[in-house]
Amino acid sequence: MITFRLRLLLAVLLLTGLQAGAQVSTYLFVQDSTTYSPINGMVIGDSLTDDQYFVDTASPLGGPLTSGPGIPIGFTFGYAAGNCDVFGISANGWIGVGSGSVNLSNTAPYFPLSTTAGGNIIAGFARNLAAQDGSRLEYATLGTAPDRVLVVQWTNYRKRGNVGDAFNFQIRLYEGSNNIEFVYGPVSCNINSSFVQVGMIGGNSSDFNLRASLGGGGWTGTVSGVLNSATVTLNQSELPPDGLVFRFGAPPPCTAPPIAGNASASAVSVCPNNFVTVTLQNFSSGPGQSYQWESSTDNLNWSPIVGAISTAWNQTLLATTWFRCVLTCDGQSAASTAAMVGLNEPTLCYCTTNLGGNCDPGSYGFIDLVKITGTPLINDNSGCTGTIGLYYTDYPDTGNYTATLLAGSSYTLTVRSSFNANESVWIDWDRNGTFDVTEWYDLSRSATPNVADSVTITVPGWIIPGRTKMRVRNRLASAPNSAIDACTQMASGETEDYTLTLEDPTRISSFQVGVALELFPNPARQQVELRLPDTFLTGQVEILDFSGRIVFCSRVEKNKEESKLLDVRSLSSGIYVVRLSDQYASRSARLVKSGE
Ligand SMILES: [Ca+2]
Ligand SMILES: [Ca+2]
Ligand SMILES: [Ca+2]
Repeated sequence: MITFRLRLLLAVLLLTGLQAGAQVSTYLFVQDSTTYSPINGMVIGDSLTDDQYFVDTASPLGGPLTSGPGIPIGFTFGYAAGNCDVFGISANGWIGVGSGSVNLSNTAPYFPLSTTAGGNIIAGFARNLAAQDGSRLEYATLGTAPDRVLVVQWTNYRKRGNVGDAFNFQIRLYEGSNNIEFVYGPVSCNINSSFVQVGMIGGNSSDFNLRASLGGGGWTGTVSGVLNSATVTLNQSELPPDGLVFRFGAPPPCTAPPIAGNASASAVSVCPNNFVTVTLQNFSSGPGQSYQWESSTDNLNWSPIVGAISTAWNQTLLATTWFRCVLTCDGQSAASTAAMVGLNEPTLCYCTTNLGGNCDPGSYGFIDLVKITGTPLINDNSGCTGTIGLYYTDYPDTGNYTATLLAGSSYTLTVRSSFNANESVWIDWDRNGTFDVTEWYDLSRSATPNVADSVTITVPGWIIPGRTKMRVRNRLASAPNSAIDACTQMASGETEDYTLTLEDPTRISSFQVGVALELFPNPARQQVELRLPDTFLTGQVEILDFSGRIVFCSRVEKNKEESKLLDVRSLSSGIYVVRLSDQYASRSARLVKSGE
């Protein structure tokens, strides 16, 4: 299955020609010197050439059109645009490359790297240039495969409108290495100081690599430009020396098979409403390499994540999930080691700070009764239990503070306030760790003090069994609650949270959720044996600490083992919950980890 998918991926990559495509910002700059060797190439333009574009061999004098079929490079040249086979020339000292056609449209034709449009531009000496008597603009593809080079050469050009300039330079594109060189011949300049752009942009104006003048540093002391508007100063004291080479080296392509490294997660576990970020580490890279994140809920069966094709990814979770990244280079793939991210109990995930309120006797008032008829939950005459400045109480999941509710059943929920209050209740039916607007009950907008208000609640039939929370809030009637106020900081009243257990009676009857797990020994020091129940087939075992956070998770298959040995040496002493889940039910047992 995986092999088929990777073959498919490879086929797609080949069809879409993504073999090249490195960001030009990753190109390495090297300064060198050589003996300037003018070429005799295909001459285009004439002594009147000024702002012309050359995008079609059928128009050797060029013109204003910025796009066309282009001029053949003569070999495949890998660039940010991918595998390029044609180029076009702007008489103003720059070229553009493309595949099948070229488009030199540009919002800044004289300083083309500053463009806010277009891309794939290579500028050797860009400004408003013009030809003069004795000027030549020509190109040639030299050498033999696989070591050919395209040379585009300007001879005796000048700043437009100036007399006394003689600019000689070449832009060279190399087959195989995909390197780019700017080679400068004899350059002389009249008294007018100016600026040129030297460098390149990739697929868009944010991917650039260009040179910048330091004050007075001249052409042999340029630095990498921080902005795509950077320029190199050109005047009589700052000229490129004859034979100066600026080389921009494309990074070497990826190597097959790639080294996939490891996936690293930003958290061991997250709440249902929080994003987790997974990042690839310790991996080999290079142009031509592709990335595909995959996820799994059992660390065994993997599915690609749509759109997760860079070296990092983030998302929310519906269950404990493993993440890995499959790297592909030249048809060979490798998967990183996986990172597991647990899903926290939703009961750990609610907003519990900055809720405000004020229920001090003598000031506003409090929630004095919460009851769900037909269940043990009745919290009567509770008064104001919150401390001053923190009018929030999270009641324990025991005795009369909790209830088990059945999917599809209806219950009467009753709340009584000690003052003229708004009364709101939220129940996190979908157990996503958030009191959503659809989970709001509006009990009263103006409760009579010490008179109870009731509402009928119906447990949705689709609930996923497990623990969840109910939030009860009141505040002054003059400050109304609405569905969005589950976490609002209030100036009056009280907030009370209760843990509820949601159960699906159709599942309970057939799968015996009540059956406890058997753990031996318990307390345990080094390892504990978990007996797998008869009704269990395939699922996962988790160990949760006292706060409910998952500290261990592993896949379990009944057909491979009758019992599961859990290594608990790394756990600190204390009380834990071991939870065994499959697609139908979750069973748990208390585990005591004893000290050495
Ligand atoms: Ca011009
Ligand atoms: Ca109360
Ligand atoms: Ca919810």
